[in-house]
Amino acid sequence: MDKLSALIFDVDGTLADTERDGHRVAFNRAFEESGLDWYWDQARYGELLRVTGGKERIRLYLAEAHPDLLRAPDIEARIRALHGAKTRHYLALLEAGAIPLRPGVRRLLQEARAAGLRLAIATTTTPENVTTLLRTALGADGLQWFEVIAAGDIVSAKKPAPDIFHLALSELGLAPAACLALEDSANGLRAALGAGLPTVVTTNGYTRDQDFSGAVAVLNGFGEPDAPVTVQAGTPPASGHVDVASLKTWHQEAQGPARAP
Ligand code: XBP
Ligand code: MG
Repeated sequence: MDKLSALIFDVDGTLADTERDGHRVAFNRAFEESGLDWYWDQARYGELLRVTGGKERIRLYLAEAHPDLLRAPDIEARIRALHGAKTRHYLALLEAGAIPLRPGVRRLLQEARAAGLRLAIATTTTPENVTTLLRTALGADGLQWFEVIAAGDIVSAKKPAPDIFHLALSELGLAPAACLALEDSANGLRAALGAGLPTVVTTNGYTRDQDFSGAVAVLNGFGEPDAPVTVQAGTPPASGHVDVASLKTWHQEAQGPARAP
């Protein structure tokens, strides 16, 4: 039975509810700034979220709405430029404090550190989005809380491919059985399970109806002592909210019954 040594967190939708009022708004501001009449409303963006990665999402949109543009010889450069503008707008939203951490995230991170658990990040988003979120939400030393930040284009295959979790495990020097992944989406769950990681899912507005088969627990968030979580699957946390004790319980459950010596 492996002891729980590290937590590997997804970012978008898990640490903060970044998609509807963050990334989506940044994409639309970049389109407008570029003189494009493209607009992703909440519903359309929810459909486009089936693809991870902002550049990949723009490409999916073009395939659906402007397939002719995909044949332009400079389309990859135009997508990269558009995504760069989007990232600039997203970072401005973060710096303005427009995207707070989800309830319970700061508390759980502090509890995990106090319990000696190592922290890592495995995300599809752009690395600068991660460092800016951590700095603006946790303060100047927020970045130091995480031993590993595996993000964005550092791997060629993004979620649901397991590559970003493999990278995080390799940099931690840990086996999957010594860790627990925290995710928010079916793509993220598939990526974590693909890397052999037991996974706890905290859903949000865009992901609550997705298929989370294989997760060790599915909840509507991390909760707080005065704001208990709703459990969709798995053993409810004894305290009513996600804490180190409940993470350790789920981690043990994921390993199955203790094997006879
Ligand atoms: C979510 C994603 C990212 C963001 C947009 O990442 O798929 O692509 O939607 O960020 P995760 P970029 O849930 O793995 O944190 O535009 O920088 O890709
Ligand atoms: Mg996510």
